[in-house]
Amino acid sequence: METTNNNKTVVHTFTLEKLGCSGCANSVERILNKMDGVIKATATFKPSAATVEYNPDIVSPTDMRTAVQNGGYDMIIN
Ligand SMILES: [Cu+2]
Repeated sequence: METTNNNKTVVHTFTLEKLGCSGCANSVERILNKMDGVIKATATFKPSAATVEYNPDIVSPTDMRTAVQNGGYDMIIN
């Protein structure tokens, strides 16, 4: 098990793509919230966006994008 004493977190809002309804937003939220390093993620359909609080020492936006893409959606890193 990896431990860290670093409490540094970042909050960023990412644009989401390929969402068809609010259920898709819930799916993206679940995908992100189960990732190591993600403290809290909330996603909405309109606008299609995810606000994520995360520890950048553990997880990167690229990791999140890959996970979201594996779920059939897409996330823009901006
Ligand atoms: Cu949907």
